[in-house]
Amino acid sequence: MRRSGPTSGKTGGVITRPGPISGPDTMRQTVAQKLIAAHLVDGTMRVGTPITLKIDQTLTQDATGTLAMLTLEAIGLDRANTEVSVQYVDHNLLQIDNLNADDHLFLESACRRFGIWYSRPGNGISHVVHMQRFGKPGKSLLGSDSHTPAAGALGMLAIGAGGLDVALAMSGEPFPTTMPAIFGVRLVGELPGWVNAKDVILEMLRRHGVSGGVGRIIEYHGPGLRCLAAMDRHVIANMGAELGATTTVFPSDEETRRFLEAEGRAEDWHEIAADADCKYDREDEIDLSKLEPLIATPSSPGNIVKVRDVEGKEIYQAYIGSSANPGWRDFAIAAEIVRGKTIPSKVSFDINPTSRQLLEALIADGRLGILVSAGARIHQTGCNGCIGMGQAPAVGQNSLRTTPRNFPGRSGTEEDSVFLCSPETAAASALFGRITDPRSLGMPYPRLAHPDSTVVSTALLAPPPSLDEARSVELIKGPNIRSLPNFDPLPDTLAVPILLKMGDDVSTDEILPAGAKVLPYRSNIQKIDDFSFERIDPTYLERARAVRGTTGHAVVAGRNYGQGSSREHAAIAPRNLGLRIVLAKGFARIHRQNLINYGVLPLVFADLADYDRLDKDDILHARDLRRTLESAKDITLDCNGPISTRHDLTTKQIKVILAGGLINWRRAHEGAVTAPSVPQRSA
Ligand code: MIC
Repeated sequence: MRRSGPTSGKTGGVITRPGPISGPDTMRQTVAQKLIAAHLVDGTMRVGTPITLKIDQTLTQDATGTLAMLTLEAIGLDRANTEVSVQYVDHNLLQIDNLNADDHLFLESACRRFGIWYSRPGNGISHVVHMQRFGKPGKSLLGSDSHTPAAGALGMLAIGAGGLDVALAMSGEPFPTTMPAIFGVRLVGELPGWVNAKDVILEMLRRHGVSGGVGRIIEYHGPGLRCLAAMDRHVIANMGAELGATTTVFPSDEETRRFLEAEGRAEDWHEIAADADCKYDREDEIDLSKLEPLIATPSSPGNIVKVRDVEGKEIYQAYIGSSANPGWRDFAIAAEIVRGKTIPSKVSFDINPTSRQLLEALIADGRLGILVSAGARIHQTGCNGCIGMGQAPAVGQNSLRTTPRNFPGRSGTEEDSVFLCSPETAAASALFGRITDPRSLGMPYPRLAHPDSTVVSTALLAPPPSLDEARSVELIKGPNIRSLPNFDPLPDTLAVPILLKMGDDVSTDEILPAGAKVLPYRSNIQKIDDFSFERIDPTYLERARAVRGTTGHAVVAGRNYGQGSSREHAAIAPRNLGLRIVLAKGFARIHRQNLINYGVLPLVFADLADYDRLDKDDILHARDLRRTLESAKDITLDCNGPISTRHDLTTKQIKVILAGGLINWRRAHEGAVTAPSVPQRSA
C-alpha cells in the first residue's frame, strides 16, 4: 500500500477541517476525489455543491428493479446505454403464490428487451455477484439498493439510489448528486484473532452513529489495509450505508489484484492509490489490533456494545449470511468453529450462502458438510431473512445475525429482538445457545487464507441478447405488475393536516416495510400503499385516505429521516396517499431524492424549536408556494404562527417537484428517450 494520510494523532480522535477542500484543482487527490474527477460531467468538486456523474455500470435487484424496468418502458428506452447493467433476483425468492414468480419472469423479459444481464433466482446477492463477476476498479456503479457501495471494496465509485434514478442512468443520463466531503479513516495494526471486518464497521458505528457518514464518502487507507481481504473490505463498504455515507471507497491495490485474479479477471485490475500528501476533509484512525468483538443490540445498527457486555443472554437463532458478511471466509470460519460439534436443539442455526459460487466452493472444500453435520439449516442463495423473506424469529427471542440492519420489525416478527454481529460471534453463540464472545471458545483461532482461485459459476447468469433479438421481445407482465400512478403538480396553496409526528432516525423499513408479506407488491403501488407507516401508526392509512382527494397531508420528523433502504416505494406509496410535504430536522440522502423524484416537498426546520410547536393533526398552511420555492431558500409556513423552513433544492429539483415528479418533468421537457444502442461488454 503506497499511501497513508495525515494521522489524527490518537486512536479514535477525529479531526474536522474548517472549510471544504475537495476540488478539481487539488493536485494531490484522495482515491474518492480521483474517482469523482474521472466521472465528473457537470459541477465543481466543492463540498456541498451539485455535481453530475457519468455512470459506467448499473445494478438493480428484483425488489426495486420492477419499477426501474417499468420506468424504462415508460421513457421508451431501446437499449441500456451503459458499459454493463445487471438485474439481480435475490430478494423476493419465496414463491408462495404467483406474485414473485411473475415478477421474475417480467424482469427476465425486460433484461432481454433492454439489453441487461440477468442474474437468475438462486445465483446470489447482487452486491456479492457484482463484485465477483462485474466489478472493476475505477468504474462508477449506480444501484437501486442502498448497499451498492459494497463495490467500493474494489476501488469503484458505487452509489445507491432510487430505481428511477438508476433507470435514467441506464438510459445514459448522468447521475445528479451533491459533492460529498471525504472522510479519511486510517487503519493501522492488524486484526487480532476472533475479530472480523464486521467489528471494524461496528466500531465506526459505535464512534459515529447512524448519521455519521451523511454527506460524506468514507475512504479507508493506511497500513492496516494489508490484513483486509477484498471480501472483508466489502463488509466495511457495504455497511457504510448504515452510517448514512454517500459511499465508501478503498484503494485498488495488490489485494484487489489477488481477488480479481482468483475470479479469473486479472485483466480488469489496475492500481488506484491516493496521492502521498492528499488531504481529507475529516479524519479518524482505527488501530485494528485494539478492536474486540462488537455487537449491535436491538433495534438499530447504531446501538453498539462489546459482545462481553451482553454475554450470556439466551438465543433462539444464529444466522450467517447476507451482503454484510458474504465472503468464503465468513462461512468457512463458522464451519471451523462448529466442526465435529452439535448445535443445541433450541437454536436455529441458519446458513444463507450469499452466492452460487460461494455455495459451490463450500461444497467443494467440504465445509458445507461440516455445517450440516453440526445441525445447520441451509437456505437458498440470496437475501432471505435479511429482508424478512423468511426466517422470522419467534416473538421476543434473541436472534443473532450477520446482516446489516436490525430496524424494528424488519425480521418479519413485530416484537423482534435482533442483534448484529460477526460470523465468529454468531457461530460461537450458536454452540452455547447464548451470546458468547468467540474469544471464550478456548480453541486456537483458525487463520484461513483465501484460496488463490475461486469456483467461477455463470450457470445462472444470462448475457443480454443482440439488439435485433432484443427489439422483438415482448415484456411478460403478470396480473400483479401495474403501471405507476400519475401524480399531479404541486399546488400553490396547501392546508394540510400533519398526520404523523415522528422522532429521529426513522428508517424506510418503518415508512414502508419489506418482508415476505409486503415485498411481492413492489410492482403494484396501488396495493403496497396499504402498508405505509403501519409500524409507526396503524391509523395513518385510514386518515390519509380520508383527506387524499381533498387537502392531502404532511408528516413531521426528526433527524436523518428515511435512513436505510433505497426503496422508492417509501416515497411513492405515501405520495399516492396524498403526502405533499415532509418537514424534518434532516433527511437521509437517498430517501430525500426519492421524495423529490415523486413530487413530495422535503423541507427542513430553519429553527429546530419549531419542531416542538407542531403536533399531530395540526394544519400546516403554505401560500404562494410555487413562486416562493423558485425565488427563495427560506419558506415560511404557518401553523398557529410562522414556522421557518429551508429547502436547499437545486433549480432542477424545484422544477421536478413543481411538475409533480421526475416522470412528469421529463414528459414536459424532454419527451420519450430513445437511447443510442451500445454493445454490452462481457463479464
Ligand atoms: C435493504 O437492505 O433494506 C434492502 C432490501 O437491500 C434495500 C432494498 C429494498 O428495500 O428493496 C436497500 O438497501 O436499498
